[in-house]
Amino acid sequence: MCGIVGAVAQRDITPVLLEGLKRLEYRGYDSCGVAVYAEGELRRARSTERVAELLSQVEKDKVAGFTGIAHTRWATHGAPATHNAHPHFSGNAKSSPRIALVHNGIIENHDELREELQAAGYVFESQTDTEVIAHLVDHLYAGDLLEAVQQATRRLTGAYAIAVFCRDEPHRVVGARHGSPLVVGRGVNENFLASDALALAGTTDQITYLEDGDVVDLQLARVWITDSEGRAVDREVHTVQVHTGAAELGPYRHYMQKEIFEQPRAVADTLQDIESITPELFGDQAYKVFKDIDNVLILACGTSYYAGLTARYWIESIAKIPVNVEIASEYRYRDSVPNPRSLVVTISQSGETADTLAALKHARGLGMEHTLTICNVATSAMVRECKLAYITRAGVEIGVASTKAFTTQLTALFLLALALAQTKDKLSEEKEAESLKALRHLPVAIGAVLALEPQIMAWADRFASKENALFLGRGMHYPIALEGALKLKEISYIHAEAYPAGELKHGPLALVTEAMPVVTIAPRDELLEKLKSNMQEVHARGGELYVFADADTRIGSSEGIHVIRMPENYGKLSPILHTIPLQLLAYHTACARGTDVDKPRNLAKSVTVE
Ligand code: HGA
Repeated sequence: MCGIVGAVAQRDITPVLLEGLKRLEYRGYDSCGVAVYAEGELRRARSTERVAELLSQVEKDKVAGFTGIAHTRWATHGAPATHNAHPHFSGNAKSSPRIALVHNGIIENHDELREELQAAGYVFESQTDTEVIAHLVDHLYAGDLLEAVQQATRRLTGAYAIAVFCRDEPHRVVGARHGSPLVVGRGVNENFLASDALALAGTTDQITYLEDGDVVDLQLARVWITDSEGRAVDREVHTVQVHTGAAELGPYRHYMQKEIFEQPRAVADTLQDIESITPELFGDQAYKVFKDIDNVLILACGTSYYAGLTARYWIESIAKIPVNVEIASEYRYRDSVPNPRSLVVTISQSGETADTLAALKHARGLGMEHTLTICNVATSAMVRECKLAYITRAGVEIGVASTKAFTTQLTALFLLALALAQTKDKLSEEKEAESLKALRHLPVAIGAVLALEPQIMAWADRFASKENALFLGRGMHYPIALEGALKLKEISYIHAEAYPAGELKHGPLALVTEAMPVVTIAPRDELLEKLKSNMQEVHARGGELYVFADADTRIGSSEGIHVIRMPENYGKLSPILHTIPLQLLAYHTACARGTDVDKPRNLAKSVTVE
């Protein structure tokens, strides 16, 4: 999603700004831009192409200067077009522009502000909500940018991280945040702003995380932060080693394929040679917290939500603790009955997912203080906001469609089920040893499933001509069917729906014809015979079944039933193994359809807007 980089320095800062944008590129965006101060004026370049294209434009137009801001935009208000790309300018129409501004987030009262500013004579060049902030700052500007931004932010409703600079105060960039992340990076006689410390890797590792309501005044040798009340505040400076992980593709065609194949390593790293199950894996205070809770509330979005749904089966069956799983964007706005003895678990790859962060704050506002996050970024807002954390070690995930982040989340959630069970005296030593053995073998087991790729590619060729697909699963494999359908939708644009197989006859069976492929997850578990009956219901109506069956299920291929055998039955951890072929099926189907696998249309990587 949107990314911000800003700088005040005494050298040409454009390369640092564009390098920062490159580092944020993988999050997905549809346009980008940069503005700098040079020779008494503001200069800007914007593009609806990639950052590399912006770079050539910058070189051609000689956009260079020692103060500047840059942005990657994922459009929310106004089409992804050059005139809507940030930075936005403002100023008196008769003179050269005075204010340049970039923004992440959504301004909810933009219509009302637009009318007011139009009445004051401002002419709008874009359809964005962002442009109102630029004009508002200009309107309020009376010689002090910090003051103008402080006043402007008081008028804004919604979420924002902004970076602004002014032609008349060229050694100053002012930033502000409310609901969207923004960090300050400190250098020697130069300072930086970014929406993520990752953007500043290689430039500075001295990072300050701004808090909601903060406004920061960045000058060459000074960083001055005020809080939402306008009081000067000290915010800690952290030394942050951001893993920039050489994003080499190696022998793979796409990052998604590379990341699918990295899963044995990612899961092994996430397990970090764990010797025994202890609550402390989740933080120093975990034992006390786990002792005190009597239920679990999981809050997440998208793929992470499906990880949460799978975890419900594990936690309820292993630890015998009731679990509720909620879509974060719904939970934050509904009237719910809070229980102060809930363990609130948020799941997010980036740790910056706007809806999940807001849901977490909402839960805390309702008096639920026992919070835990499962997250892939140790420096993220989610980790800072939660009492407890488990950091998955998936490494940087570039493909927009999540793969290794999901399976490492599942690994961490299985550990959570075990740790909760242990705290509640529900985990025998024998069960603990057995579970640890299965976890340690998991990377090898995933490797064996990855070897099925050639067979899955043959199926993908047949899927490529379809426009619809159904995915069936039962029990703890139902969320995996949901994830499989989501993966196919995201990257191949084939419409896919997932159902618990027993639900078929209550409606979706009406969709089944010879044209409808039905992907079925068939582990050898206590629901297998029921599932086989559901498969017969599809077969009898001419539907074509594509079954991922455990080796010992006795499901064989026949007319209309295609079977790929999974190498081994993996008991409670089976959902992790059954995820892999569904990822490969979506990936190869998308390749066969020629879509942009790593950057699917309309989607972004870390969803930092509501
Ligand atoms: N609302 C702004 C910024 C969108 C954004 O933050 N996306 O991640 C716009 O549409 O330009």
